Amino acid sequence: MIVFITGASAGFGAAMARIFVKNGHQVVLGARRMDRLTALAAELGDSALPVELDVTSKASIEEAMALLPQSWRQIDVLINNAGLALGTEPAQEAPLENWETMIATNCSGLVTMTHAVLPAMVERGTGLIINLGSVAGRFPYPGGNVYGATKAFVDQFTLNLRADLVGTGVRATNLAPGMCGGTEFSNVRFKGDDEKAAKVYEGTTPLTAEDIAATAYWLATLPPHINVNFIEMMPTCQGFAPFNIKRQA
Ligand code: NDP
Ligand code: 8X3
Repeated sequence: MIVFITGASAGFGAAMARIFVKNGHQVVLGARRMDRLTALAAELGDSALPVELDVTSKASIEEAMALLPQSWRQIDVLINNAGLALGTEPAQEAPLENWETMIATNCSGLVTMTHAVLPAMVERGTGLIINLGSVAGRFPYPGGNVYGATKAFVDQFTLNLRADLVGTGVRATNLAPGMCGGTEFSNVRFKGDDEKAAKVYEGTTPLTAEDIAATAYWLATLPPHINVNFIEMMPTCQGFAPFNIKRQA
């Protein structure tokens, strides 16, 4: 299989690249930080192709696709993994730029990548798109405002893809994890405040990037007649909060 992974320079994406290559597949590594991708490609050998990619830029996506060597063009699996959360301020205090960046990356980027890859999959009658959603797309939490909304978009977009793709042989899955440690997610969310980022996982056994990568690999190796629409994962230590009711004094 040829697997195109966006956001392969860190976290889930890098772990996914490792498991697919370990099992004999080829991976296109897409992200903005080429130094990271080059280092990962050096580790993985000829089965990995680093490609500079900013999913918020249509031109960057077009260029990345155009530069793919002929033998790397038949993409069997697209993993729309590039994404981020920025901040946990309440909506009324959140910087608009944070919201714009999350929408540009998690929604527009994912949609533009899909638009670039999907027609060829349909033409060949085979393919799989794995979109990285989140528990935040289903469960609201304070400060999750636009991040959660972008992941709800991922959920509904994936289901609507399924509606259009029935009968084409192309599959689509929303892989929606809960709290996962050992990635840069919280360091990015808190803009480099690593101490604050580490506190998120204190006293927990969170999911790991390898757990998510193993799930993506399982999805990609299921028999072609099975489509998992939605798969949600949480660490055992994570659960649900009760409704928050503000009572009068
Ligand atoms: P990381 O921050 O570790 O990795 C994010 C990756 O996305 C990096 O490789 C980064 O690469 C890439 N990326 C960010 N912006 C862009 C862009 N504009 N263009 C291309 N690549 C980009 O996060 P995780 O691995 O933890 O998260 C991966 C996905 O999983 C995200 O969509 C996230 O929302 C989702 N998720 C994460 C959870 C968690 O708890 N960690 C739980 C549920 C979902 P670079 O900066 O080099 O471009
Ligand atoms: C990441 C999970 O709970 O931090 O998507 O929003 S959470």
